[in-house]
Amino acid sequence: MAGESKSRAGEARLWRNARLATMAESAAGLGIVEDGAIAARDGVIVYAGPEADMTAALLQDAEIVDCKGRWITPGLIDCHTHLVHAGNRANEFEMRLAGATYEEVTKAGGGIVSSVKALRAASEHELVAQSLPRLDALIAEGLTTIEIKSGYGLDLENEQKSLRAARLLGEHRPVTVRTSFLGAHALPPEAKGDKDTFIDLVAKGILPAVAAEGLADAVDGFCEGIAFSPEQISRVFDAAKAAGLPVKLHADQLSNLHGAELAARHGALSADHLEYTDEAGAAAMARAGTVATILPGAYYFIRETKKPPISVFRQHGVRMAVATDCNPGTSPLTSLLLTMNMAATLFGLTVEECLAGVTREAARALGLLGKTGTLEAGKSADMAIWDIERPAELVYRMGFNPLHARIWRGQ
Ligand code: DI6
Ligand code: FE
Repeated sequence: MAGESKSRAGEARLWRNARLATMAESAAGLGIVEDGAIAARDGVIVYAGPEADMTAALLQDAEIVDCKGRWITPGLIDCHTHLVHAGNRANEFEMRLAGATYEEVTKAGGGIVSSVKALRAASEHELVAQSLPRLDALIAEGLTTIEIKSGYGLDLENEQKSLRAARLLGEHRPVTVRTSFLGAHALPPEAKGDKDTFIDLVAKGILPAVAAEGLADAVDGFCEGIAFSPEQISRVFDAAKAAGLPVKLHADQLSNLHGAELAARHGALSADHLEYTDEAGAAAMARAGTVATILPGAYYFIRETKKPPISVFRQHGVRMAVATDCNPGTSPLTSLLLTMNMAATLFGLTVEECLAGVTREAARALGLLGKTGTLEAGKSADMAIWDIERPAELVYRMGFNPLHARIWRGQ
């Protein structure tokens, strides 16, 4: 495959005879370029556009790849995952098939806390080994950037272990990993029901320590009746600000605690889930430039019936990202292609919104839009080459992978 051939960084490469969906913001729609070419040097795109307009200088010493009319999109970005976890919760899945709700499973001692026990029992090495197959499944579909949260450790040692495992995954595979510290995810058993004291530990103890170690690129929280209140999340966000880290939030997934507005008030990169978000929440997100990350896998898996207010997001000009929410409890999903199909089928997103959601808008949701997410000069040469006739096929199929090659930083 073109993406796997050996060539050193520093070499120039040129992909020609391609059809591009650049996803560039300045272009209309998908930013389609028929008869397109992409040139990269040192892993960075130096040209993306019509082959005919390319200057001869770009061809000098370049290794040339003939794409034979295939489509090239930006490499896919999964901007919301809990990919690093131990074991699975297929047993709870069976419970829910027998009639229990997610909240009932959680109250019965299952839910997130059972994944906490499993993660605490696993070594860093075991966490990496268990997470790699999930990462590989995403990579096989053209993933070049992934966000990975902690949140199953819930004490300093285990949150550090989780974030270190996430960072290590980025050394084991050619992929960009961004980490989020999700200490405010659930209450661990040793907190004995005292959420306020635990939030103090997260905000004053664990967060500053993982930030000082450079383990977190952002801070996340779970604002929900079964998790933490807006006031408790605010304390964590204030600590994030003090540590110089951007924030994001699991907001309005199961009820409307006005998490979207809370996220917007703190200038969050994204607010995620948003099934119960109202118009005031959407308006606040639009004003703050907070991306709405849509997670159809969780909606599908817990058989939620309230859909996120997509048309309200559109009316207010809220940007929408689309992600897997890969986690053992509510979204055991490791396919961005299937996620796009779900976003289209369940929520009515257009093909353009789906593709932007896993490329440009996902990059925006990670604060990485300057570096990746579109095929434009100056960005990292992160791309996916597809055996398809039209981009809609990437959203339309279920369980079929037409990836021809994946390029990360020009390789
Ligand atoms: N919302 C979710 O959907 C996941 N975490 C969260 O904050 C669920 C995680 C789990 O059940 O393990
Ligand atoms: Fe999540």
